[in-house]
Amino acid sequence: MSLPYIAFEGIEGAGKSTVAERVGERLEAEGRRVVRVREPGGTAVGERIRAILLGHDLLPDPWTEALLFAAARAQLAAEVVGPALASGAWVLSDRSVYSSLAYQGAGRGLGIDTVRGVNEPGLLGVWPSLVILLNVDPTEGLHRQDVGDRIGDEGADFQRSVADGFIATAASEPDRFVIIDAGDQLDSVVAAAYREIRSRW
Ligand code: Z5A
Repeated sequence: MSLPYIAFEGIEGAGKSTVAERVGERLEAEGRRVVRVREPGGTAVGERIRAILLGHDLLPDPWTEALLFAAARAQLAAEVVGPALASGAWVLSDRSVYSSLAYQGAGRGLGIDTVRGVNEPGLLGVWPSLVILLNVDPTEGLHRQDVGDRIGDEGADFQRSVADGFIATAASEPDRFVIIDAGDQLDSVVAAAYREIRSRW
């Protein structure tokens, strides 16, 4: 059976952080050991890279951006996710490599397969087994947004091409992805995500 490395994905305001947290609480209540991570970040190196990537003071070129996301992710895989899975923990990740495929591959136009190819070597096989794609209309997602960041502030057209990137990737990997309507009530979204996870493990 594959290891329980579960990524919550979607555009801004889809509810990833909230749903991941609530699903984690349910799993912990059942006695499972859960490690929560976020991307970019989750390590000292990754949090510094996050500040470069998301602040408004620097403007990385699209390829610099893609490589910095990949670098933060490689550190997270080596330092946290790989060891956590090896120890028997469940890993719930707020974003993952699939955000890079959608944002840098589709949104920035670098190419989904090209961005995948850049990320693969640094991850050494540490790859989400299940991706819960929270699908929400970009206008609704932007409306829900609490705090903006440099990439999130690109606007609705950019978010739409990112959303299309997520859907295209999900279609090409149907066994890895489940798509949940994140326009539903929060409780229903959490219940649906939890059900999908428990149906696999
Ligand atoms: N990025 C990238 O370009 N490439 C990469 O490889 C990676 C990331 C990994 C940082 O991500 C930025 O980096 C992000 C993508 C880019 N920029 N953009 N876009 P982040 O994860 O730190 O930031 P975010 O996605 O913008 O987070 P967010 O706005 O917090 O979104 P969220 O986690 O999906 O939503 P939330 O915080 O759980 O919920 C937002 C609000 O909506 C909150 O008040 C909730 O209570 C509410 N909510 C949630 N679900 C519902 C439902 N179902 N109904 C009503 N209200 C709801």
